[in-house]
Amino acid sequence: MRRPRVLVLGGDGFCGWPTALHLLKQGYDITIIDNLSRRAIDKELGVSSLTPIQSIETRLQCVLQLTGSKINFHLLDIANDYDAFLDVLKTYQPTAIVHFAEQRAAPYSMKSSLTKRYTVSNNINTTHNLLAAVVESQLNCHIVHLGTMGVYGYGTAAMKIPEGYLDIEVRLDNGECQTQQILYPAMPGSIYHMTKAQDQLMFAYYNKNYGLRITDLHQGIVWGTQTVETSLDERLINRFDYDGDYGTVLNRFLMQSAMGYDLTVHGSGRQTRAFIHISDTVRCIQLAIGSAPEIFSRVRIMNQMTETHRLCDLALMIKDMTGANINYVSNPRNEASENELFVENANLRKLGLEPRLLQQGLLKEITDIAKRYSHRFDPDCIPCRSYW
Ligand code: NAD
Ligand code: USQ
Repeated sequence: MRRPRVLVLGGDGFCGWPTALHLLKQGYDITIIDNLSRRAIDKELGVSSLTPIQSIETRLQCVLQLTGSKINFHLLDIANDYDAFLDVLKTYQPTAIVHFAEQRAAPYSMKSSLTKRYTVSNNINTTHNLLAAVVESQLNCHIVHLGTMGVYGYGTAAMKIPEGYLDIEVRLDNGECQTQQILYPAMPGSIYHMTKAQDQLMFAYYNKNYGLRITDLHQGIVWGTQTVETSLDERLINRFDYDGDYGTVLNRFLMQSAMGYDLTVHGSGRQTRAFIHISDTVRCIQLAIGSAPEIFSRVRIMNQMTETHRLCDLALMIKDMTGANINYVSNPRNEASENELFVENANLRKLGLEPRLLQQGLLKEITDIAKRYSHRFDPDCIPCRSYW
């Protein structure tokens, strides 16, 4: 019997690569599509992953050598090469498509008109080409998209952020009140986050009009670097971004502490954010794929995060662990200087997610990796140079 086929869009990236390896191990047949734009942006910015990531060819060869299974790969720009993409869909006939293929850094998206326009055109067209191609190919496949917690905004309301939909009470013309559910109002904080908010509308429309089966995972900030599968061989190592555009906050703090650099807390540090370890990311995607209903009466939205923290508390935790200094730098971003954040994540918990939390020795694992590759560290990459 043929194994269930999963097409991983953006499968060379930070979340996509470990997901492809994890799903392969779980018995799925895997094909990756990626245009390697993320590697090109590294060159454009003059930065590189702290970990020595190998070429996609070496990665795939290593997988074949270690597991005897082949991961197929197509070098293809989904935003701009619709026909070739449609061709892959028709030939491969995936049972599920995991969509990671977007420009994902808020600071990069805010650098200039060029990067704003690139982010909008890349992200919106990739998502829309995917939806149009699934309709045109008449595939009954399940689309799993990596969305972001950032679509909700980071308000101060003392209310748990629900999983995508909000109950509201409307007053009808006859004076009666009626309860309705709407998509949670989007409140993006960057052009990048805005494209994710637009994605939601496209998903809602294609689900309503064509019955497409879509799960949108509203993910928090991913931290960590390695998973069980990427640790098997150094040629499979995952990327580790620490630069001012692509490095996310907790990985940056851990990297900075390992290099004796002051922790760069933006503003008051009283911003609260949602986090998830990369091992839980890949597990959540497996859970989402394995639990797709036959019929989606609406887009299934799940909050993919395991814990929330104030940035200054994270910095203090790392200071206690490593003795690092904390530098409260002026905030390069236009964001609330302080917020509360309570998030519902019952859906993935019900499906079996058992979170790997910050305290479990994983912080040390990251600082160890940072130290191991310290010869690749470039302090010039640390400052954030995107202001908005
Ligand atoms: P990444 O940049 O490392 O990976 C994205 C991959 O998609 C890259 O390999 C890139 O080359 C590819 N890609 C981009 N545009 C493409 C196109 N037009 N055609 C083909 N390939 C294309 O990013 P990541 O950290 O792995 O994030 C993956 C997804 O998860 C993104 O959509 C992001 O918004 C979401 N997400 C990431 C985080 C995080 O902390 N990293 C948190 C929440 C959500
Ligand atoms: N920050 C610092 N110091 C730093 C870097 C960042 O204090 O050195 C602060 C930022 O000002 C912000 C917070 O940390 O308040 C998070 O910044 P980030 O760069 O770690 O994360 P963000 O820009 O939100 O984007 C990341 C991913 C994105 C994903 C998002 C999930 O790059 O793809 O969608 O996390 S979420 O934040 O939940 O929306």
